[in-house]
Amino acid sequence: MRYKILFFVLLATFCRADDGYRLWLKYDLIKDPGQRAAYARSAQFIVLTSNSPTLKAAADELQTGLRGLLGKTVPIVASAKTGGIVLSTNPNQPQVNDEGYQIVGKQNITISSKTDAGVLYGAFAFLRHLQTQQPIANLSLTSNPKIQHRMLNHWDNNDGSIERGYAGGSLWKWYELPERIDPRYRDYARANASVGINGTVVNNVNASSRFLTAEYLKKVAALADVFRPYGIKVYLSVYFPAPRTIGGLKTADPLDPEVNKWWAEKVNEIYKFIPDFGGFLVKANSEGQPGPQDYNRTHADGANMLAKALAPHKGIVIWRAFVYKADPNGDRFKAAYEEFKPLDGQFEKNVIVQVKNGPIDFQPREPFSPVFGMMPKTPLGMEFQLTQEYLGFATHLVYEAPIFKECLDSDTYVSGKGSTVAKVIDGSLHQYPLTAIAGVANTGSDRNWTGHPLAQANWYAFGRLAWDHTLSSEAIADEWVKMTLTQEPRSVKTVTDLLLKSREIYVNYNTPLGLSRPWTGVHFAPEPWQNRSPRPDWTAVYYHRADSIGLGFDRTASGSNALAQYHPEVQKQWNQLETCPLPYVLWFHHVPWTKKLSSGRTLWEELCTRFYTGADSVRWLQQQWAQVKPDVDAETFADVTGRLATQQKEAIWWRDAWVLYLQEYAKQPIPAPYKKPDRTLREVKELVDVYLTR
Ligand code: BDP
Repeated sequence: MRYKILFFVLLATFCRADDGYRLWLKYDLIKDPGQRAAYARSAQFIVLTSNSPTLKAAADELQTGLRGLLGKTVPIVASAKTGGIVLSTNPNQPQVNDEGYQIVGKQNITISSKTDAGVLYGAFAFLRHLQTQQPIANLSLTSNPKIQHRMLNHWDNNDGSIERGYAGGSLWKWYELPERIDPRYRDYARANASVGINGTVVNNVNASSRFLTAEYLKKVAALADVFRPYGIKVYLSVYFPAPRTIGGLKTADPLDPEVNKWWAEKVNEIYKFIPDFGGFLVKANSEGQPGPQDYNRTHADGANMLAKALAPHKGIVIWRAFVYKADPNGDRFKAAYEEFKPLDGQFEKNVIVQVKNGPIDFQPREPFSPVFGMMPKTPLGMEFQLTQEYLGFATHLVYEAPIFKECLDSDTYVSGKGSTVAKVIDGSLHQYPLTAIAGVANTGSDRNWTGHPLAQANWYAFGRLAWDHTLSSEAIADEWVKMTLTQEPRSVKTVTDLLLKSREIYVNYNTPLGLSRPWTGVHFAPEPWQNRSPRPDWTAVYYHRADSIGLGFDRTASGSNALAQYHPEVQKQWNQLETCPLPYVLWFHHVPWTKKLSSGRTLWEELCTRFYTGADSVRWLQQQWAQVKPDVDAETFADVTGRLATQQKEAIWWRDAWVLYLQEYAKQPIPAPYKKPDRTLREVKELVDVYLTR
């Protein structure tokens, strides 16, 4: 009978499908008993000598992790001899910055840092080490975050929806808070802390002033209480005219003394609720949002007003540079630089200007924003997007680390060769006193957090790169796969490879050669023909400029001259059509259809080649994924298989839409060996209409 019960328990354990909830913190039993025993010898107990909530969180995590990995409960003790893990905060710890950690293995494994948060990061790093089954004999690891503020930006609304969210509704149950604390909040904090994320903006940049009312501040404070032990500070997006909308004032003019007073009092109130509140994120005078320019003031005036209110509490202002006007003759590409560069040096010390990675808007591929490097006297933060607004939502597979790396590794040349964007934002180039990096979150209420199971890798990769931008996309993918999906070497290699190639495949069938598609709408369906909108820069034709001569946006001196915003060395790389790298060619040039490119093919041939190989490569993704079936959880396998099938169908849809539309201008046949699409342009348009009205 006992055996029977045991059998069923084991069966239930092993047959339980993995719903993805545990993310990369799975801590599944290490299969090799020898390896388990070796780890267990060094992890006989966990020494915790303080009652700090953060160190307690670290000890608890170690205990949870070791229980799973080693299959035994490792006790938490107050002191011990040898053979255990010691957690130690030492303000004089050498070789580390405030949140950095050291892990040294001698008779004990000591995880130490200047701060409790650093020890927590060390504990997660140690667990990662075991999860990826690395040796721990003579362990000696030192790691320091290169950027101070490593944050998620949630575009979550108070009605539970998420702007550009594709993984269900908001994680935050505003209607239950502050009384009921969903256990998920803690798991969210654990996941973030495990990769070193230390800040979260909980509400949408298109902000509602409700978040500043006492009713909501209590709710936000309840979240902050859960996140605090995990080293995570809470921030709020603010609605600039809040002094009018909830303060009863007649104006929100940042130079008005009453307005200043209102903000100062509001900030004092916030700190009563949340003593370690991080600060404000602001979208102002952007896409219809109000801002200081409504009162003929500058972005600096607006940011500084808030900064002064926050300064006594050590809070910061993160002011977004995502601005562009509806100018029929302008080039949206140039907007952020034109508005912000003249303000360099005019911001208060606790202001960071947050710049999107590219000049337009989170496109599948963009050159780096020309603002980077050009504001040496103003700390610039990075804004990446994890949620796949332009990357096929939660059905297309796009591993984003290569997008982040491409931008971070770009050379601005502003202080000579090697002045990378990474060095701008980590502060090393211009000695910024404040540094920040943000990812627009891809999390939601879906059980697996991110909708697409493999999109968890994007959250993970963002955190790892925010901590250390020198890590490679490949190393991060390898780590994530081993912790999340499988440890079988062949399958690890297969999935890592598939992740690494996924972005380029997407670009090829979606926006090759420097096409972009940031026009208004859902940002999913292909609509290159879209030419009607209240603003010219919300149409497709504004961006691709297809005509009888060719395709692409001339941003050289003969066109908008946006290129002039870059350092001359960068201009040199991009301003000649002949030498401009193909991935950027249509970003900067209007290229004749018959022009021979560096590939030896004409523009039209090259476009077709990319669209067709891109769409075909989704089949390759499917084939690769099929091979890992024996080594990954059945539920995850089926989920990804289904999404890849949708992606395959949609990749062809994208290809057909672009190719058939552009063909009207290029007036050439589809080159061999590619087959003409099975449908007509009209049929594709009908499909898009159905999609958009469903
Ligand atoms: C665009 C999104 C829009 C955001 C905006 C922003 O389409 O929903 O509000 O960016 O970043 O990409 O403010």
